[in-house]
This record gives sequence, C-alpha cells and structure tokens, in this order.
Amino acid sequence: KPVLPMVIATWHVENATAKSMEILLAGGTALDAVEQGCMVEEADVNNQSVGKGGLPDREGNVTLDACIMNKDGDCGSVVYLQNITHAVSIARKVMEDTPHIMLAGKGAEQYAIELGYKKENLLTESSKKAWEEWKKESKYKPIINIENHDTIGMLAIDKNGDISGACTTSGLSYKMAGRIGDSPIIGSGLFIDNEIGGCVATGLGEEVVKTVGSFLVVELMRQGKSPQEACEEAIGRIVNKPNSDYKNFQVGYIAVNKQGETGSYSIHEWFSMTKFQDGVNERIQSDYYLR
Ligand code: SD4
Repeated sequence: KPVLPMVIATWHVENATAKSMEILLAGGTALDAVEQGCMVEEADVNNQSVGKGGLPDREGNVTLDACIMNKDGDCGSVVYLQNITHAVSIARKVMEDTPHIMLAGKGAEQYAIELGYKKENLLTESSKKAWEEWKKESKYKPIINIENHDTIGMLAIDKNGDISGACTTSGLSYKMAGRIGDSPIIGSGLFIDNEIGGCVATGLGEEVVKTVGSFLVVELMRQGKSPQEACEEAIGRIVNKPNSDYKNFQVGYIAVNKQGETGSYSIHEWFSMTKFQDGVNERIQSDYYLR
C-alpha cells in the first residue's frame, strides 16, 4: 500500500515540495498541491528558469510556459505568457473556467489581468545582466544542467489516491522570440492518467516533444513497467534515434505510478528529483544514461 499523500518534483526544490506537502497534509487535493508547489519556484527570483527572475529570450523578454493536469484528465496550459509571475495558476484557470485548454501570449496575459493579476516586470537585474553578458557573443547553445534546466515539474498523490501534475518554466534561456518548449504541451512536458500514474519532463524541450515523452512514460507504465523502467525506456527512445545528438543536451524524466512508486532518469549526470513522502523531504540523485 503506498504511503500517501506524496509528492515528487524535478531538481532540487525542497521548499516547493514542503509547500505541497503542507497542502496535502491539511487534506488538500493533489491539484492544489502541485499548483501551490510550483508557485513557490515561480515567485523565487533566484530560480532563473521559472517565473519571476527567469532568464529571457534573446530579445530580453521573459516568456513563460506552464501546464497542469488533474485526476479527471482535464488540462490547461499557457504559452509565451509575459508579465505575469504565476503561469501555473493561469493554466489552472484555463482548465477550470474556460472552454479551452491552451492560451498563448497576449490572450493569456489579458485573461490573467481579467482574473485580477497585476502586470509585473519579470526581468530581474541579475537576469538582465546575464542576458547582456550573453549578448556580447550571442552564441546559442543550451548548457547541460546549468540554469537552462530548472523547470519545475511536480506530481502529487493526495490522501484519496488521486494524482495531479503541473509544470512551469521560463523555457530555454536566450531562445528565439516566440519559442515554445515541451513544458506546456500536454503529453510531452506532462501527462497524468489517474488509473496509471504521471510523468513530467525537463531538459531540452524540442527533444522531449519529438517522442511525446511524458505520455510515452505513462503508457509504458500501463504496459506493466515500473516508473524507473519507463523513464529509462523513454530516455532510450531519444538516445537511440539515428543521429541523436544526445551527448550535447539533457533530458530528464520523473514518474510516479498509482502505487506511489517513483522513478527518475536522465541522459547526463546531475539530474535529481525531490521527493516528500512519509515525513521525509529528500533530494534523490537520478541515475543516468551516459555513465
Ligand atoms: C524547455 N523543458 O522549455 C524546458 C526547459 C527546461 O529547465 O527544462 N528548463 O524546453
């Protein structure tokens, strides 16, 4: 029997998982838990891959992608959202209160403002400085594991055994204007099936989308694989592609099944998952392909 409630997240985000657990222990739903957990990182200006303080695109604009999915298989997402810190909350509102699943750019911002959110400048001094430094050479090359890869993805199971997930990011730093990654794409950056489990991705979004990574992991679990085996096979799909350039990019998956078992796997070293279960909030170093 799984120890519930529980929550896992990509990377080292113990404050975020602590917030989620607080909600879960107070009897909150997995959906509330993943939203509030993601919000912790969105508000943290020191996390330069998410929300406020995120690194900008090459024109200096911070643009956010986020999505959320609940136990009923409903989903909502925002892409290319500017000037609003809590992209994940707007994604949730898209899911719950609109006839749509995805809003982009100006429309997403307009919707947030209608909901009462205030416009904020998301470009902090330190992110602006980093961008100005980058502009000197303007070389676009995603850096494995470093600031480029701190997207937060969360999966939670509440005391009723129901699963929800969310994902939020400022995307790859210095991306082209208008670029959207995997994180707001249901099935790629995130997928939940309350009968089976959930998965969330981080890393180079383009490569995740090519294999519809999170959906793949959940489907592999449906076929009987453990979360760990499913994550490994999904990474295998990427690295075994003809001409895959995997030595030069990172992708990581974390997954949970209905039994509360978890898995995580990445291409390169240094990926990690934070797990809060049974009173322990811990960082778990992920196993990886390029040993
Ligand atoms: C993207 N998957 O936009 C995201 C980037 C990421 O930590 O994971 N950053 O492609």
